[in-house]
Amino acid sequence: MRPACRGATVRFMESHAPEEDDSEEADGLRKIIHVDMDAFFASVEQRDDPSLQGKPVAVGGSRARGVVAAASYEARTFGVRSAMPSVKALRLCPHLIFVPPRFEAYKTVSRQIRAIFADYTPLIEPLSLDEAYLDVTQDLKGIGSATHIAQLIRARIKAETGLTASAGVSYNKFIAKLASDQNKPDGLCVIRPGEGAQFVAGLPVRRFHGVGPRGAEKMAALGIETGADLRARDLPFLRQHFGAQADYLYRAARGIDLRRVRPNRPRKSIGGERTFERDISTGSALREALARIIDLVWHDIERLDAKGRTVTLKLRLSDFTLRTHARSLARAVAGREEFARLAEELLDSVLPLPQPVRLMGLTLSALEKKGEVAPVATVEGGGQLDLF
Ligand code: TTP
Ligand code: MG
Ligand code: MG
Repeated sequence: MRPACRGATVRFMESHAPEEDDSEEADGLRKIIHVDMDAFFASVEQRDDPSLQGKPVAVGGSRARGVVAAASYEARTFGVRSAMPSVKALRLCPHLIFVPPRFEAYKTVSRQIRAIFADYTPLIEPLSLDEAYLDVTQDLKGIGSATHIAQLIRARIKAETGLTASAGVSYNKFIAKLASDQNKPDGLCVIRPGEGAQFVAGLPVRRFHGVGPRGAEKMAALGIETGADLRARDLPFLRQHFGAQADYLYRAARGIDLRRVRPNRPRKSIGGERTFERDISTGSALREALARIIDLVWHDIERLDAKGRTVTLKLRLSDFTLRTHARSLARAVAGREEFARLAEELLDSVLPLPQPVRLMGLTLSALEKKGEVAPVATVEGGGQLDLF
């Protein structure tokens, strides 16, 4: 990034940042790279099974309540997208090939790319298995240019994993993440200080990190479609409609983001859940389902070598009401047996239920140890995928 742009942008920041949080950057100017793998799960499947290459592939379950986790770029030309019900995806692309997920393979790649990042900076904040923010304001190799580092990282990812990644390079996390999406797949986009506000103005707000599909809908109802529309609203208006998110949005619309890259974000919980093919109501069927979820979650607890004190059972009933029941110990849960017993006791304590159960989830929280990274998806009934 060109230091010549720095002064101008600092003045810009000072005149517009409404209040400064001590825990954030003083001026929000860093050298940030956001790296994100292209069509991640689907690309791994295509790499490992050459018969899938060049074909429309969806990772996920094809059954009634299945959801597409990842769509290959070939599938995307038909309109197939992540989080789309599989039934709809098949309607759009009748010859779509469904592949069940192989999380171990994705985790292996995730470890490989993080090892590459670690050669350039210790300041790595993974957002999911396939993406991370890197602060390279001071890189370990003394390269100096964030753009050059991003190119080196993309080339090494290609050489060492056989997969492509896209990168965004900018002066803060918000813009870097938007930029990594800009020239996908296998793309690089650099937004320099001073260019951020204009870049953001032209983008649809649904692409902003933190504005989910529901947030975008809410904004659309208020006449806010683009960054420019958002920028036209004042802070009191944003506070009225978006509460705690208002300050972040106000700054984002101006290309400002004061958040630091936070390495080793501590994991708060480990959990998993299942949506059943058909709602279930009998105690025995629920206990059986719980046993499978205990297996699933305990597997992750062991993998992450985590210890925690609180077990939470979550049930979504057929009318979509949500019930959560938790039990906390004074010390960490001792092992698999105790974890299973606490979960079973929680279930027994709520039986009989007024309605059949649509979804069941189990979580261990109040963790002692720092884990790796929040998983991007959980396994549903029959190996399908659900979103957090
Ligand atoms: P993304 O990086 O959001 O998507 P992607 O890598 O498939 O495609 P892109 O080229 O646009 O980055 O997510 C990474 C992986 O996370 C994705 O391959 C599958 C998983 N995932 C889900 O399981 N559910 C979801 O809703 C999304 C968005 C992703
Ligand atoms: Mg990706
Ligand atoms: Mg991603």
